[in-house]
Amino acid sequence: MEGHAPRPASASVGIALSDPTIERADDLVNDAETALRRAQSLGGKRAELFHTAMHTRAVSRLQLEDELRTALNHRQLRVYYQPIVSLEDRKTTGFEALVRWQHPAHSLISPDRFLDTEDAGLIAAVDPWVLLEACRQASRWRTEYPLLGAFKMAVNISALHFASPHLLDEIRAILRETKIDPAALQLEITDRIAMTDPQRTADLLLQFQRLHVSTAIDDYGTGGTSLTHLRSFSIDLLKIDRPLVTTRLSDRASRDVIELLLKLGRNWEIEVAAQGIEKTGQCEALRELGCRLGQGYLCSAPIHADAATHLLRAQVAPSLSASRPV
Ligand code: G
Ligand code: MN
Repeated sequence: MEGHAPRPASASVGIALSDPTIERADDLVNDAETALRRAQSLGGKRAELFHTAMHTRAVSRLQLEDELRTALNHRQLRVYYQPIVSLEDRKTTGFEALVRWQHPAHSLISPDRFLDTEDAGLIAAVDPWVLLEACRQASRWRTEYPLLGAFKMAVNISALHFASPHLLDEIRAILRETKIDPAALQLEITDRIAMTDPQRTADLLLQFQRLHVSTAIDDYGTGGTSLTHLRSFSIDLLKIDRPLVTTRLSDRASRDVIELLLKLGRNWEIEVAAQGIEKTGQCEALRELGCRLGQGYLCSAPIHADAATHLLRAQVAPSLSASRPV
């Protein structure tokens, strides 16, 4: 209407326009559904117009979806674990669970190559599996190595998973089934996802904390979460985005930003971790700034569960043998 700013969409909308090449009404509806799935995968509450490139993508995605479903059934998906370490002594304080596809004909495939973010169906199948598998593994490690202390298993929650109305129930069920200490589970939501609907994010994060599950904002610095919003989120950990750490640590302004985040973390009693540490110099600089936690190729890439078990065993074995009479 004239004189009125367009109101933001309050639901996801997929739009398809009729053209002479479309012969059946069903095809038009399918196109609209493809556009709707894209709108939902981009975080919802938006309208997307169908275009033909979406059709080509939809077809190849259907094939991929088929292959991936087979992969799930044939247990070709793996959860890899990247250590999160104390920068003081490089000890592992937890892991981030990262899904990989052990394709029989290829080497390991990363999710950005197989989890096309537009594919609601696929992600809906994979995400709960990763969450369950990571919690089972964390529960096993906690039982096998009780001296691990405040060990955490971090799991990434995708935009779609976060938007699911069943997420809280799913988490409750997984906590019951795996008997994981809720505090040992850390749910990571990226800065960008958090800002899709800040009010809902604040509510959900609070609900997670009521379950005693630990919470983190991932990739902080790219999604536009203001400090005011950040303050309104119930989080235990803030993960500084990789570019801020890798490319700009030498830059005075970026050091100031990191220093400020560390200071806020101390004042707000939120842990701060640096992501993407690849060089010793970066690690040293972060330590000097007072950053306690870090993650990145310098310490370890994501590793297979067996390798992660070795790492934990090596870490707790000295104390285990010291506490046992020989
Ligand atoms: O945003 P998030 O932290 O969830 O991203 C994790 C991804 O980052 C994983 O796929 C992992 O392989 C990758 N990754 C982990 N450590 C590093 C690093 O030091 N450098 C780079 N470039 N990527 C990393
Ligand atoms: Mn993450």
